[in-house]
Amino acid sequence: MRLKMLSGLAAAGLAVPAFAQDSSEIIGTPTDKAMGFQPAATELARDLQWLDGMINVIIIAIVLFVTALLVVVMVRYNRRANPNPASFTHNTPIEILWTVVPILTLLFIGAYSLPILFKQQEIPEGEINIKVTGYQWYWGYEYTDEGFGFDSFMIGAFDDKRMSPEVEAQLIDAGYSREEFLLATDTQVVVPVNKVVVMQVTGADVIHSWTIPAFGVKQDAVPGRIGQLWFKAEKEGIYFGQCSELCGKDHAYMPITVKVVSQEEYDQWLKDAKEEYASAPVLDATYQVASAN
Ligand SMILES: [Cu+2]
Repeated sequence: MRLKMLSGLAAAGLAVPAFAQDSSEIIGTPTDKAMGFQPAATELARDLQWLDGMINVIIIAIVLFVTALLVVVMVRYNRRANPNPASFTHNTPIEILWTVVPILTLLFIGAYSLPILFKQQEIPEGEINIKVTGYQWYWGYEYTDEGFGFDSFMIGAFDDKRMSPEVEAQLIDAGYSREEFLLATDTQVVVPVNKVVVMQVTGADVIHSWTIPAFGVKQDAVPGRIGQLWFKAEKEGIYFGQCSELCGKDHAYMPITVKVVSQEEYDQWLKDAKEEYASAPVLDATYQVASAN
């Protein structure tokens, strides 16, 4: 662990320009005062956002209906308006109705939500396979088909985690601006556009959680277990995520950066990365969990 930490330190100081994010558009990022989702960059995210909108309509309709019923009861059946209340206790048609209507509503929601859930959870054959390990407090990535890996630290992680002229300079060096502080990382997960990427997610110490909101994916990183997620990003650009399971004091400082590039750019990056990370002490036997297993 100490070794990896050091290699990360070195990467933070030295390797940033080599893998700088040049002119990629930043797409998957929080926006000031925005209320909705980040733009969907995968089919999964589009499905999720559509489902959210559809269920929202149902929820709002139910809230309005129940509120209206309450108001009617309060106005028409209060003690002054209705001094002698009725005393019957059963109404069979209405009991059938308020049993059947919720069942139909839930079946309707299930008919749409379950296929979307299965699409997320049935992991296809990956064209790119990456294993990601959550550490306190950074992420390690292994390109399991390619035999190399690297760690990914927040830019500024070694500078008090506070914005300073040095941190701003590092951000700018890496092709970001101070807006991306707390999101930008020194190394990025680089993947080609329109390819099925399967990520195996695990944790080394405590539970973390890996997510890219714009991809519609999130998976707990549990020590001793391998979780999986998949995505096929449809647009080139930079996408940010953050550790999403409270994992200790620096939980807020282990962001995730995914860079989606063209196949040619990816091939070039792969070539460079293999040289750059050839000596990285990542793939020791105890950790190697091949995608084929
Ligand atoms: Cu965390």
